Amino acid sequence: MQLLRAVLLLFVLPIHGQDTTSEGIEVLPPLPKGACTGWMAGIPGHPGHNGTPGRDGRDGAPGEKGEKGDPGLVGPKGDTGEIGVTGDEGPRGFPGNPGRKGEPGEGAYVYRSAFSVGLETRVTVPNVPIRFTKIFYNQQNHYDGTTGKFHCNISGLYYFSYHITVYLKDVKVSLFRKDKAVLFTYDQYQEKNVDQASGSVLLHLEVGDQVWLQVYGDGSHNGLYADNVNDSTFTGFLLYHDTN
Ligand SMILES: *[C@@H]1O[C@H](CO)[C@@H](O)[C@H](O)[C@H]1NC(C)=O
Ligand SMILES: *[C@@H]1O[C@H](CO)[C@@H](O)[C@H](O)[C@H]1NC(C)=O
Ligand SMILES: [Ca+2]
Repeated sequence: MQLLRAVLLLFVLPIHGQDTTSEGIEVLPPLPKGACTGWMAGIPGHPGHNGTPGRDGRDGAPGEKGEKGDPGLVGPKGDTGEIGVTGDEGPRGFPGNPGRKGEPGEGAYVYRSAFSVGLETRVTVPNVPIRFTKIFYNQQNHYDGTTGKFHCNISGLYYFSYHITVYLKDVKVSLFRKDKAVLFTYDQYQEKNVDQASGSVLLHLEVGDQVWLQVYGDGSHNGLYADNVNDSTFTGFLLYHDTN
């Protein structure tokens, strides 16, 4: 109620035009109090003109710090970096699956060549191939029992050996290849003894080469001997065939 009364008073005061000192409002000289007594009040004057606006007030104190803004947009993709250093070798992997079975090779029989033969009787004829007619092995028939010669049918490296029983006479025996003696063995016979003479050799042969044993010299050293219980043998076989 007091606030309302104060507002009403504010309106009433300018209407009477008394005690107003604001700029722009005409100040009327105060009437003598005693002169108004008993007189009718006059018509209220018009309200004065509005005053000019006042100056701007001072700036207010800075406000509180605002809230943090939203994150900005994602920037463009950067450049590709340099290649890094090669890392350490990893651990050994598990063994792989077994490979497929290989194709069948060439028939091995093609490269088989072997013989082993022996004497059946004493040798009496010198300077001709010694005929070994006791056949232990001659599957491929590369040894010819009618001539006493081995015929090379597969080129390659061959092994030859002979073990001769010597009886009654010395032995001088040679291994021939292509009409030429390449190995010589000499054994002197001891009276009332049975001796042995032997030899072995590796020879490279071409297809068509022939190999045999033969008594060399004047023919008096032909003490090669054999009976049921004393053998003289001649053996040969292909060790490696030529691959080209
Ligand atoms: C030698 O080999 C050929 C084929 O290469 C064959 O025809 C011939 O019978 C062989 N000779 C012997 C004695 O095996
Ligand atoms: C052959 O050897 C046997 C012993 O095994 C011997 O009894 C025989 O007399 C030998 N032959 C010759 C001609 O010496
Ligand atoms: Ca001897």
